[in-house]
Amino acid sequence: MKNIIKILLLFIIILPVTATFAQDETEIFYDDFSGLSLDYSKWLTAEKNWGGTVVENGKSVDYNGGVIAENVHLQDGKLILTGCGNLYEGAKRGINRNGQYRDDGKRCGAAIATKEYFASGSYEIYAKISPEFGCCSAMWTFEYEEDYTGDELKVTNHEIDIEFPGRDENNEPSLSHCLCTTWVGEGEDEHKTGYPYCGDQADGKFHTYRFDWHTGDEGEEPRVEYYFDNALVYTSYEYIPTNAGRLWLGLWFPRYWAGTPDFDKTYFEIDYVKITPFREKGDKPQNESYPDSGWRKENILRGDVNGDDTVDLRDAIEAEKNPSETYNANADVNDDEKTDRDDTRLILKSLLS
Ligand SMILES: [Ca+2]
Ligand SMILES: [Ca+2]
Ligand SMILES: [Ca+2]
Repeated sequence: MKNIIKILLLFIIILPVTATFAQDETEIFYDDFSGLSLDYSKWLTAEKNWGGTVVENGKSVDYNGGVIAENVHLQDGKLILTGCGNLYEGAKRGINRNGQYRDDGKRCGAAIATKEYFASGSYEIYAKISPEFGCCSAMWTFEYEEDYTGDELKVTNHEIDIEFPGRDENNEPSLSHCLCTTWVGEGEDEHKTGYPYCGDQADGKFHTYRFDWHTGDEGEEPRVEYYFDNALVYTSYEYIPTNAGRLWLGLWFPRYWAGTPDFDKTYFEIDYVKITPFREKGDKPQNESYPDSGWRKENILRGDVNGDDTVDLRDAIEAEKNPSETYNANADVNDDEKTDRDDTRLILKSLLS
């Protein structure tokens, strides 16, 4: 009898602690990218173009091919963002700023963003950046507003960036340096970039990239602390965003500052993403002007070889029976631009797990 009372007492002591813990757990955003396709309840896939224009044959054209959903796939528990460089001759087509598809897939990358908005918090990404120059492996929060009520357009751009390559002491692109930028607007005096040295990040290994975003609270000065492999590399105290934003992960092609992308394909791989909100007093809600534009409408379902909106054994059989060199994003589970036994294997592996 005494033992039962002891056990009951123990429950009474433990229970409130467990309950609190469980509540906190539900606030944490986590994705380890298992399965064949992105979890579209959590993520949006970007289809848009940014990065400026160049003059080609006397005409102003978009420098890069934007970001497209075909360059997003999952494999072996990783999110893989593909970047097609200057030497790419495959079947994919990039996208222009006006939404039209281009004649080729050169300088075309990939980006996804959380559906949900988050403010202060710890943002942790376990990833392997692209080892190439000419493209940018990026992790960033983003919130964008346009206000036309005054005489001039006022742009609010609350953003925190981790971008590779950074710049070394000679102002050259470097994959041992990072660009750590905080933004509150688009003007010259509305953002600040740090260029910390962080060791060779193109060593072919996964690294932990984390920033702790403090919007301000009692005893918490507004700041963003950047930690790579758990070591503090940089702290920003200026232009600290307050508005909740979406977390983006992307591989894209900057016009001048990242080098020249003289390669066929390269990859930015992400093993998991974890966001732990701090819920500080400085947090403000998002008020985005265009929250619904620039996203892929019909999501790609990797492994749906026969196109019936589900992935099952029939898809594996179809891939096995009808290998094809013709590009079909749904059938091309491993994103090598053909359908064959490798895709069959991945579908079967996914069905078995
Ligand atoms: Ca994973
Ligand atoms: Ca199917
Ligand atoms: Ca394939």
